[in-house]
Amino acid sequence: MTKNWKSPKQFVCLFTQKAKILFNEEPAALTPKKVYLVLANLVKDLIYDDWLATEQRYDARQTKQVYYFSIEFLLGRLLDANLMNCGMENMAREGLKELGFDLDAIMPLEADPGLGNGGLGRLAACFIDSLAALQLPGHGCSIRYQYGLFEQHIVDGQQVELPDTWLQDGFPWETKRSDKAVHVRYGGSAYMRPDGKGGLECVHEGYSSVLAIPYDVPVPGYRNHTVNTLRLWQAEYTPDGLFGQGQGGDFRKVLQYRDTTQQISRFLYPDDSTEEGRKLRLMQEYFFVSAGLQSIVRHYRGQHRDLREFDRYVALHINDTHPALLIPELMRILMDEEGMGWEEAWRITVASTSYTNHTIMPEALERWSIPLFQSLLPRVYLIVEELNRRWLAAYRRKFPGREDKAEQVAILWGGQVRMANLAVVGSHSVNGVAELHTKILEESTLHPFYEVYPERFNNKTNGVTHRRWLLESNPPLAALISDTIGTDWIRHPKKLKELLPYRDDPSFQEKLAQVKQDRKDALVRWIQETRGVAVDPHSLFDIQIKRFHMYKRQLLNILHVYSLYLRLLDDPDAVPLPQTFLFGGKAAASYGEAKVVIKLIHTVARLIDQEPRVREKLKVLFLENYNVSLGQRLFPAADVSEQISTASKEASGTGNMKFMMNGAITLGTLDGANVEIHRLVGDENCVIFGLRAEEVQKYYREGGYSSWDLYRQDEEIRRVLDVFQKNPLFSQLYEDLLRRNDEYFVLKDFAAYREAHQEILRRYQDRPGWLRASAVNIAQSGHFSSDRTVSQYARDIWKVKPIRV
Ligand code: 9GP
Repeated sequence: MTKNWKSPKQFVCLFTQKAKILFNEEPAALTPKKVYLVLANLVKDLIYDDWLATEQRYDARQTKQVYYFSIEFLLGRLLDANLMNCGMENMAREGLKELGFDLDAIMPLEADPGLGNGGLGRLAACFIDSLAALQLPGHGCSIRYQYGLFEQHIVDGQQVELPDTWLQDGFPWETKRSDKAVHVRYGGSAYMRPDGKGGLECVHEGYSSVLAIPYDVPVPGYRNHTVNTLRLWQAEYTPDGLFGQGQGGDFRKVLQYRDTTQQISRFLYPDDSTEEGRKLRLMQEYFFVSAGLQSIVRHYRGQHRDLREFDRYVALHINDTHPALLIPELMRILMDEEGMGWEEAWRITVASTSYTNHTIMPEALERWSIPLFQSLLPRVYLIVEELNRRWLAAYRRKFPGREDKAEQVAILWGGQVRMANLAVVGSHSVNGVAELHTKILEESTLHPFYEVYPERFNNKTNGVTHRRWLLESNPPLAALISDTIGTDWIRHPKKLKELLPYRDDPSFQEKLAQVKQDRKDALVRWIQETRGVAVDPHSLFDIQIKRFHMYKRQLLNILHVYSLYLRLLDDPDAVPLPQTFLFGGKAAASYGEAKVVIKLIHTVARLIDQEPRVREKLKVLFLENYNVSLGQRLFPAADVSEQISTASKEASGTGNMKFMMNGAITLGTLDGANVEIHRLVGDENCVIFGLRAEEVQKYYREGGYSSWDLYRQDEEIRRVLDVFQKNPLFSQLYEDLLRRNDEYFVLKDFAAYREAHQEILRRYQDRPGWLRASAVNIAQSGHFSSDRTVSQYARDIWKVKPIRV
């Protein structure tokens, strides 16, 4: 196997061999899809030697390693990223050209693995990229879903969900490791009995077991020979799963068992509105946690290390509450399989585990019904029960007579297992993902825990990998930056600050303007080709792309656009320049209101398109099936970044950072990481509006405000809300805003938002001022590279150090 492609000629030779091996065809006969597969396999070959060497190096150095457990890894396409990391993109481009192929036409043929929903999963993907780039020994652990998050289609303005068949043509980056399979147990019964040595031991019997098979995906660092691993587990049916437990013979039971097993790694986020769906989710969570931990402990044991020193060599990270079962599962392994006592196992578990909270939205702080939990995971339940008993006893000793508080911190309460409480009690570190979010966790959401363990709480503001979101997504901007300040920023993104002295330089500004126009033109061409819609490339591009959620307030955005429409009907000069409002994002399949907002966006878009007096100035476009690769087209083309969540609700946001990195100006509330963006760039380089977090929280405490009063006072709001009268589909939104008193302060912030838009238009017309602001945003965005974030996790939480390979 060759280490590197030395020349395009050698590339052609290797490509030809590979095409023979894989398809028994000459390159000229390959379909474009096959060209992609041959190329991806060649790149994987390039990575393989380093992958093995990295693993050997970590073992030889007995280095501490991090395992990042996350139910989502929203990877995006890998060919471009892997070519870039290996430094082989130009060679591949030239080699393919000699063979008559165009790399840029091949890359979009790769399926975009949608193994995630939004920010949480994409953050995990950015983190493993940064871990490898920083030569930190850290790996991902998750599920190999057969279907990713659904594919969004829009039919008659409404979202329709279709299965995402990303594995249809195979996933060339993975390697199946059947030799590393483990068994995960479900059901049966568990009880304690005397062990004959004066203690107790656990018996778990009558369970069924599922075979967990790992598929490893290499994660190469940026031109540094480090290759870490993302391990994705797949559930497989095995006949001994039941027969081994003496339950064979009952054919119906066997069939049922087979079906359930195969469901485990079938879908990301099964619908949890039914008991069946909830059971499946809990099975998934235990599945990857148990499989991952078993393989980590096995590897650890294989290194002949003493398990009492586990936390010296292993750091386990829980990304949101989904992997929180890691805590009782590690206890189970240490006690039942390794014979440790409770105290020692507990010390090791807490010392190895850390937890990140990603939201304060109550629906995401998971709770499981005890009967479901107990029947599915009887042994793990016994551990959680004992843990809860010990924890509450200690808590009551500290706060005697404060049952109100004990209720808040209990792991088991009201017939439920509370996963966030489990995660906090069992971790030595609990972090939020932006300063404001961490403050809210400490002062409110997790305050009773903060009182007991203030030293556990810390902030780690999110970041995004500038390699994917700038270098790969926006090559002309990356080239301009390198021409201006050299290439050091690629390895040290903080050095983007060196652009600051150029912010008023007319020649730099001119080039920056050209880059933005180039990216806007490219997006416009792509929209025309793929959607058949014409967009004015010289209009202002105002973009809101993220999951649909009422707190993210896409509703505020579209109601404001509708108000512009009404104004333009009255006065064609009411808006000084043409604007294009782009939306993208998926609503959870069962989230009715969010889906109605998508319908509303389409309705307003149609109204505008049908109105000659308006359509010269306004365009609304919803780009269906927003995913990582679509994001890579949109962030570089944006003039304005819409970050308008109700203050206090968005934990951090990461799209805000990607826009900033690509020179867009933030129009936002002081929420999540917007607060830190605002602090870095200042008022003159972003536009902030609306209620502050404290004001929102005060309203919540005091029962809100009267949206009816606002409706009566503000004529524009009244006219805008009339849109709901035109279509009974929208009655739910009307109810939310007026009868249910506007939980997310859409109407309350409307006037401030309107003014913020006017301010944006004023600034946009001052070209040098706008370009200066754009330059400042790019220059300050180095702070939001995930390299910074991951270095902080490594230093403060995981205590891992870089290892040169
Ligand atoms: O909603 C948060 C988002 O604000 C944050 O940027 C992201 C990564 O930390 O996590 C999101 N949370 C979830 O996706 C679910 O908790």
